Amino acid sequence: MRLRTKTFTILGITMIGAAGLAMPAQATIGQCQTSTVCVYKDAQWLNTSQVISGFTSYADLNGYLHDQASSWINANNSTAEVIGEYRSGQPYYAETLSAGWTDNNLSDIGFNDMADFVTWA
Ligand SMILES: [Ca+2]
Ligand SMILES: [Ca+2]
Repeated sequence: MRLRTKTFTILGITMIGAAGLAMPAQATIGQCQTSTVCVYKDAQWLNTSQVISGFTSYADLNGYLHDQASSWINANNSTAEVIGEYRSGQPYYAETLSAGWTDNNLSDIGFNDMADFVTWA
Protein backbone atom coordinates (compact mmCIF):
# COMPACT_ATOMS: atom_id res chain seq x y z
CA MET A 1 0.00 0.00 0.00
CA ARG A 2 1.61 3.26 -1.02
CA LEU A 3 1.42 6.51 0.86
CA ARG A 4 -0.73 9.24 -0.58
CA THR A 5 -2.02 12.55 0.64
CA LYS A 6 -5.58 13.28 1.57
CA THR A 7 -7.67 16.35 1.10
CA PHE A 8 -9.90 17.59 3.87
CA THR A 9 -11.59 20.77 4.90
CA ILE A 10 -11.14 22.62 8.15
CA LEU A 11 -13.21 25.74 8.70
CA GLY A 12 -13.82 26.04 5.00
CA ILE A 13 -10.15 25.96 4.07
CA THR A 14 -9.07 23.05 1.90
CA MET A 15 -5.80 21.61 3.11
CA ILE A 16 -3.56 18.85 1.88
CA GLY A 17 -2.60 16.61 4.78
CA ALA A 18 0.68 14.87 5.32
CA ALA A 19 1.11 11.42 3.85
CA GLY A 20 0.13 8.67 6.23
CA LEU A 21 -2.85 10.31 7.91
CA ALA A 22 -5.24 8.51 5.62
CA MET A 23 -4.64 5.52 3.45
CA PRO A 24 -6.29 4.00 0.42
CA ALA A 25 -7.22 0.43 1.20
CA GLN A 26 -8.86 -2.69 -0.08
CA ALA A 27 -12.59 -2.64 -0.74
CA THR A 28 -13.26 -4.66 2.39
CA ILE A 29 -11.16 -3.19 5.15
CA GLY A 30 -10.68 -5.20 8.31
CA GLN A 31 -14.18 -5.87 9.57
CA CYS A 32 -15.66 -3.05 7.47
CA GLN A 33 -17.39 -4.72 4.57
CA THR A 34 -17.53 -3.46 1.02
CA SER A 35 -20.20 -0.80 0.40
CA THR A 36 -20.36 0.27 4.03
CA VAL A 37 -18.90 3.03 6.19
CA CYS A 38 -17.64 2.06 9.65
CA VAL A 39 -17.18 4.54 12.48
CA TYR A 40 -15.26 3.51 15.61
CA LYS A 41 -15.26 4.79 19.17
CA ASP A 42 -11.46 4.56 19.49
CA ALA A 43 -8.52 5.36 17.24
CA GLN A 44 -7.00 2.61 15.08
CA TRP A 45 -10.51 1.34 14.28
CA LEU A 46 -11.02 -0.15 17.73
CA ASN A 47 -13.91 -0.54 20.17
CA THR A 48 -17.60 -0.07 19.41
CA SER A 49 -18.39 0.58 15.78
CA GLN A 50 -21.39 1.70 13.79
CA VAL A 51 -21.83 0.29 10.30
CA ILE A 52 -23.61 2.54 7.82
CA SER A 53 -24.74 1.32 4.41
CA GLY A 54 -22.98 3.08 1.58
CA PHE A 55 -26.40 3.52 0.01
CA THR A 56 -27.52 5.66 2.94
CA SER A 57 -27.10 9.30 1.94
CA TYR A 58 -27.13 10.52 5.55
CA ALA A 59 -26.84 8.87 8.97
CA ASP A 60 -26.77 10.28 12.48
CA LEU A 61 -24.23 8.53 14.67
CA ASN A 62 -25.97 6.42 17.28
CA GLY A 63 -25.89 6.95 21.01
CA TYR A 64 -22.66 5.02 21.46
CA LEU A 65 -20.82 6.97 18.78
CA HIS A 66 -22.31 10.47 19.02
CA ASP A 67 -19.45 12.75 20.09
CA GLN A 68 -17.31 9.61 20.55
CA ALA A 69 -15.96 8.77 17.08
CA SER A 70 -12.17 8.56 16.83
CA SER A 71 -11.54 6.72 13.56
CA TRP A 72 -13.47 5.66 10.48
CA ILE A 73 -13.38 3.74 7.22
CA ASN A 74 -15.08 4.38 3.89
CA ALA A 75 -15.27 0.92 2.33
CA ASN A 76 -17.45 2.09 -0.54
CA ASN A 77 -16.30 1.37 -4.07
CA SER A 78 -17.18 4.75 -5.54
CA THR A 79 -18.93 7.07 -3.06
CA ALA A 80 -16.91 9.64 -1.13
CA GLU A 81 -18.19 10.22 2.41
CA VAL A 82 -18.01 13.12 4.86
CA ILE A 83 -17.93 13.01 8.66
CA GLY A 84 -19.11 16.10 10.50
CA GLU A 85 -21.22 17.72 13.16
CA TYR A 86 -23.74 20.49 13.65
CA ARG A 87 -22.45 23.87 14.73
CA SER A 88 -25.05 26.51 15.51
CA GLY A 89 -27.53 24.33 13.64
CA GLN A 90 -25.47 24.21 10.46
CA PRO A 91 -23.68 21.09 9.18
CA TYR A 92 -19.90 21.34 9.47
CA TYR A 93 -17.94 18.94 7.28
CA ALA A 94 -14.76 17.96 9.08
CA GLU A 95 -13.27 15.39 6.72
CA THR A 96 -13.97 13.76 3.38
CA LEU A 97 -12.78 10.25 2.63
CA SER A 98 -12.72 9.08 -0.96
CA ALA A 99 -14.00 5.57 -1.61
CA GLY A 100 -11.68 2.98 -0.09
CA TRP A 101 -9.90 5.41 2.21
CA THR A 102 -9.52 5.36 5.99
CA ASP A 103 -8.57 7.64 8.85
CA ASN A 104 -7.12 5.92 11.91
CA ASN A 105 -7.25 8.94 14.22
CA LEU A 106 -9.57 11.93 13.98
CA SER A 107 -7.37 13.72 16.51
CA ASP A 108 -5.05 14.42 13.59
CA ILE A 109 -7.53 16.96 12.29
CA GLY A 110 -8.74 18.20 15.68
CA PHE A 111 -12.04 16.34 15.36
CA ASN A 112 -11.78 13.62 18.01
CA ASP A 113 -15.03 12.77 19.87
CA MET A 114 -16.99 15.43 17.99
CA ALA A 115 -18.77 13.79 15.05
CA ASP A 116 -22.57 13.79 14.83
CA PHE A 117 -23.16 12.34 11.36
CA VAL A 118 -21.82 10.76 8.20
CA THR A 119 -23.15 11.78 4.81
CA TRP A 120 -22.38 11.57 1.11
CA ALA A 121 -19.70 13.97 0.01
CA1 LIG B 1 -13.45 8.26 20.98
CA1 LIG C 1 -20.72 16.94 17.99
